[in-house]
Amino acid sequence: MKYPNFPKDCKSMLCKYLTKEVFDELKDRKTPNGFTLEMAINSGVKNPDSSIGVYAGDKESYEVFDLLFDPIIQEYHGFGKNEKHVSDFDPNKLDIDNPDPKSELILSTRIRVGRNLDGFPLGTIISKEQRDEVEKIVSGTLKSFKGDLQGEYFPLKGMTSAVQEKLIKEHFLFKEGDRFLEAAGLNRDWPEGRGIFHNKKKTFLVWINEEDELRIISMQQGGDIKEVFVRLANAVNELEKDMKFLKSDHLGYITSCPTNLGTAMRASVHIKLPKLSQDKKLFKTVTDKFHLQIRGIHGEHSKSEGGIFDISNRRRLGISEVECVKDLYNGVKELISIERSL
Ligand code: ADP
Ligand code: DAR
Repeated sequence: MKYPNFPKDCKSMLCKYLTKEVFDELKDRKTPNGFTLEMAINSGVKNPDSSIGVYAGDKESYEVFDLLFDPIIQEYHGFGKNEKHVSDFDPNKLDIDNPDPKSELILSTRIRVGRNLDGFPLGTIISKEQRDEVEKIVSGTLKSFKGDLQGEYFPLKGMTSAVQEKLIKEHFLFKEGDRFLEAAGLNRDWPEGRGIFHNKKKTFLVWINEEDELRIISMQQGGDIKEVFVRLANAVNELEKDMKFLKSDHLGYITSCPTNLGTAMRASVHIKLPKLSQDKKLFKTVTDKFHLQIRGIHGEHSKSEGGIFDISNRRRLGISEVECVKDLYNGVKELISIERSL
């Protein structure tokens, strides 16, 4: 493998931290599952416009390729190589009200966590047989859920494109053909082994074998962030009765992308900010101050429409689940107050 020829304007963390020295040190290393540096960086090499550009193949990747992952984790999360992640998913610790009780600005709230099964490699190098086994284990447990979490599993294979497009348009289902995931090997054998579980009201959903083996999602209209969090905490607890998730003392829950490590939580609102968003500098100053990320209304790599933005916590590692949601809550309160003052 030759040192990649990055374009001059490449701004990804891969370009920044894969120096020739790091490359020479790591290029012949392999994890016990056979994951190589070439596999880890292929997405960022094929997509030089990546923000990060690197994915892991298993828990061991974060140790074997530490010379590359550690500075990326430090820069993205502000989390050092000797720190220990501590989770706290207890809803009783979340003392927040609804920041927009009349739903004047907040259209909807969604909180998701990524999880991968202990005993399996990550989606980047999982075999078709292993991925099908993950689908069987997870969908089997979900089908036994009762009450508010009771629902049905819909494999992607055999789903009509009309149903698929409707679910994506209504923000319930993952998009297809993401070029970053493609180059990371996460779309292999598509659509085999992929699918979505959801309850009747589509307030509890689980994506199986997209970027992570599970994306556990709680979502609803309006801004009752606490209610969304309680449902998610209950669902994760129920799932953990039947399966063990990949995690480490240092990095918390292990995910394919280093940006999702730790809590693997993204808590977001779809919020109307037509006035504030006109002042791009102020908008960015406020979201940076509260460690928030701005996405378009169809998620990552999408555009905002009609002055509606997907605002979510940026930090996921080195802070607890309760603190992730507090980041969102505190930031949204400030955004609403400024929007109303303009
Ligand atoms: P992820 O959140 O899983 O990292 P994306 O950013 O691609 O992935 O978002 C996945 C889907 O969830 C997209 O359709 C997006 O519009 C939808 N979504 C995210 N936040 C919200 C929200 N607060 N309300 C409704 N839909 C949302
Ligand atoms: N698109 C890749 C990953 C960035 C973080 N988003 C994830 N993991 N969905 C990039 O490097 O830009």
